[in-house]
Amino acid sequence: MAEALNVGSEVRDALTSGIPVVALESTIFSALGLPEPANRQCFRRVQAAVRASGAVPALCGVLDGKAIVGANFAQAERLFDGSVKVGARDLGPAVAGGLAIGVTTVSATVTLAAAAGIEVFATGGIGGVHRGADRSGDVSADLEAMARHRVVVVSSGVKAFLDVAATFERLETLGVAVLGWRTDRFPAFYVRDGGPELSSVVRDGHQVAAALRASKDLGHPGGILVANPIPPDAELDAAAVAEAVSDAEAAARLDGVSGGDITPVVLAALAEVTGGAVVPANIALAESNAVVAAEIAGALTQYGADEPGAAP
Ligand code: PSU
Ligand code: MN
Repeated sequence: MAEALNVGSEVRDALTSGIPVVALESTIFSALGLPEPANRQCFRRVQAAVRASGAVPALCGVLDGKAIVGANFAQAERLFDGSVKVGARDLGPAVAGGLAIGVTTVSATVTLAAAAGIEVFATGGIGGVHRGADRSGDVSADLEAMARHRVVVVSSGVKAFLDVAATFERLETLGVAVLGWRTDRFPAFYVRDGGPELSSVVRDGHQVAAALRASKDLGHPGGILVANPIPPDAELDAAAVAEAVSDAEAAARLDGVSGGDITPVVLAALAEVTGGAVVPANIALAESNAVVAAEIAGALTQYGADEPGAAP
């Protein structure tokens, strides 16, 4: 892995000296995730939030055939212009084939975070079970990746146009714990409420850190999804979101898109049909998730460097 993986110096130093680190994916900060220039704006807000909370951001992606964890300024700028989406299964071929610029999804970023020894990752919304997946089989690789790697993923639920209930069921099947951040409802991305009821509620970073450590002590391989609702002042109207999603999906279908291209196309259509209203909401939730992730990463460092059974 050493040759394929390039960990930035600031992140490497932070990891060795016990400073909290938060991994970030690059897909949401590219034009595949948010329209220009909101994508760069979103990154600036997210990374500032991580730093203000005392943690080091580790932006992940693929550049010139290397998997990057902790992109520097120039590397980050290149990633934001990327248009090749890299999931977990694409990492090996992208590195071996010398891919110039690849933006990593949640599945690839969780994989890279685990490889680099980073335990916390902040994003907007994870992928999941698409509506009509019983026919199309379209289930995001994000779910499997979270089952395979013991990483805490902080998100505001799943993307608005997925089958939320089916995604929630799949997370249970896969053994991914779902903890509500000060909520007992699985959040619905642009809307705080509306998802299935959660059996576990956490109030601070220490509770999440304790759960991750206990999970490790018991030999459970899977990760933890921390579900953090969008901030109240940024929340959108549920009915308006539902309507916009069906309009966006109709538009996306007309273009005959399928597979991994669906997500970026629907996201772009969603931004268009709402006159851009989803964009500030998306930025606000990503920023809030960054703050929560930094708090969890901070709590984890107080448990000692990943020692089984170590007390805070
Ligand atoms: N949710 C968003 N914006 C995004 C994504 C999710 O609101 O850009 C991206 C993430 O990178 C996620 C990916 O991992 O979409 C999932 O894509 P797919 O459904 O093709 O697995
Ligand atoms: Mn998909």
